[in-house]
Amino acid sequence: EAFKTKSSVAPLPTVVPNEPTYETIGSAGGSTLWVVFVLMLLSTLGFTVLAWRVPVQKRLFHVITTFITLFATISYFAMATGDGNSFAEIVIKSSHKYTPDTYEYVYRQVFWARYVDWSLTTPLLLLDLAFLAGMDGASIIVALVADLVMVLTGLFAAFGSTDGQKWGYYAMACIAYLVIVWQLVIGGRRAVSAKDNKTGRLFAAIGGFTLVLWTLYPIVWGIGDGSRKWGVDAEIIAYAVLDVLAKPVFGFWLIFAHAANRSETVDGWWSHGLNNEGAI
Ligand code: RET
Repeated sequence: EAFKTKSSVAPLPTVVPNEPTYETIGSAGGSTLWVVFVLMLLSTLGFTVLAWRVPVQKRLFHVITTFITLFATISYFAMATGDGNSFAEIVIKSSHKYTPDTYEYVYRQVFWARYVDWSLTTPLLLLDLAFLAGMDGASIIVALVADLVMVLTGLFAAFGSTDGQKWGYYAMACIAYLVIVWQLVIGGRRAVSAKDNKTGRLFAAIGGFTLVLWTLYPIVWGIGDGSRKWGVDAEIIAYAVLDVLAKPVFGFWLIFAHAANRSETVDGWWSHGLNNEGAI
């Protein structure tokens, strides 16, 4: 009798794995991606029409800016149709004194299409600003390479599985971002000071707008993919607002303001020492 009350089976060790958690896109995120796809497509058409209305020699900003929104259109199409994403596996380890360590697994949907987009469009955005200021070749190359380092280490950060990996890559991306800021603020301003006042004022305004917007991306990343305080949809919406400001709004502003300046001054970008035929 006494035998029966006792369990004849040894207790199982309590290392039953936790259920993994999934963080994925919802309907608000899905609709947002479609809305931005349409806005980017319309902007691309708009920039193309604007480009046709000016002679080829004056189309530099139009061409660069059209490509920027074209890449964004493709990237948003990919994301809206469920392509261009994958799940980052995040392993959260808890150490215990007397029982084995436990691991929690989180799978978060990361849209890598963004990083493909950024690796092509952010260098083009920097070229817009560099040509407006008339920056020298070496400064332009440093800014563009730093930009690629920023985007690619940002991609690695997004797929990091431990905090060390994620924030390690994030730190590298932030240093690369500071290099870009340095080139624009110090190099860009130095270069534009050789040009007319109107171009100087436009560069200060549109460059300042760019710096504020670009600085918000690592903040959104930190609240979203980084610390996962925001879900996937909140992150999609925040990036959507920033992307519309950083690409179409930036582009229309640059093209219209530059055209207005050009009609009043004889000095285009890179025209020091060139005749006005060489000015763009
Ligand atoms: C990441 C995360 C790692 C740290 C830093 C970042 C910066 C990203 C930036 C993106 C800009 C994107 C733009 C898109 C245009 O539509 C990669 C988010 C510093 C500055 C302007």
